[in-house]
Amino acid sequence: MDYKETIFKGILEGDMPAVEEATQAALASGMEPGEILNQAMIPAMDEVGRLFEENEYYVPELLIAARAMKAGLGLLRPHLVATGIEPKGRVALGTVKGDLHDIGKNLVGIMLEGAGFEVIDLGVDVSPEQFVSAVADQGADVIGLSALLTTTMPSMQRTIDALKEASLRDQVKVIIGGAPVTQRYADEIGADGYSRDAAAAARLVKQLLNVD
Ligand code: B1M
Repeated sequence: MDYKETIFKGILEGDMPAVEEATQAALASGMEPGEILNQAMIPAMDEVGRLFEENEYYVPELLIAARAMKAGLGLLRPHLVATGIEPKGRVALGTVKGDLHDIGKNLVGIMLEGAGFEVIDLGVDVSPEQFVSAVADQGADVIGLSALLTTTMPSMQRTIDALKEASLRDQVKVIIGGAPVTQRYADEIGADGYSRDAAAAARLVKQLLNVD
């Protein structure tokens, strides 16, 4: 049985039980979790996006595909995350105000936990004030902002402005990411870093906090 093909097809069809079953079987066969993620799950979501752009899929199809992807990701999670390590730093992660996409953000959280950071997941639709309070009240060393919509990217700028207004900008590193976000945009709004994927986000945080 081609597990990757089954997972790819299962996400496309929003078939959650098929995705769970094939993910479990793939892991049991010794397949690397990174291979399942990068060669089946992420390409499937890209294909879902393409079908949506071409008006072959609509929002309900996006939702059930995302639900199937999340179920598979949940099974990969324990394999991607190392446990029992002293946290190297505290990262508060959220999808910005107005934006409900959380699969990429969750993946960034998994990679950061796997790299030994404590992750405070603020969820989706997170306001600049909530990010500010994660620094002021929860002592985040880094905040990570995710945006999947061009229309919600300006909330990244507003969050940086809110940190400045609260006189907290110097105490925290700000990283940003998400499909429409670029290094150029990060430079423009004065973020400390940008990364194009979850693994790179973990490397970036290590670099910014100067830890191995
Ligand atoms: Co939406 N959606 N969606 N959607 N959706 C996109 C993003 C879109 C590109 C589809 C398209 O038109 N091709 C388009 C945005 C267009 C634009 O603005 N440029 C779009 C749209 C238009 C919409 C709605 C407006 C549709 C509507 O209602 N008419 C609506 C908006 C709702 C809202 O947020 N207010 C909407 C809704 C939804 C669903 C709720 C149905 C669902 C989300 C479910 C969920 O997340 N729980 C959904 C989905 C599933 C998608 C697509 C198909 C897949 C997104 C995804 O999960 N990708 C997406 C098309 C696409 O991206 N191909 C699309 C997989 C994920 C692993 O990748 O999130 O890019 P990604 O994360 C990557 C990197 O970007 C990076 O690392 C991750 C992987 O390593 N990364 C970071 C992400 N965050 C990071 C943060 C970092 C660092 C790296 O540091 C902090």
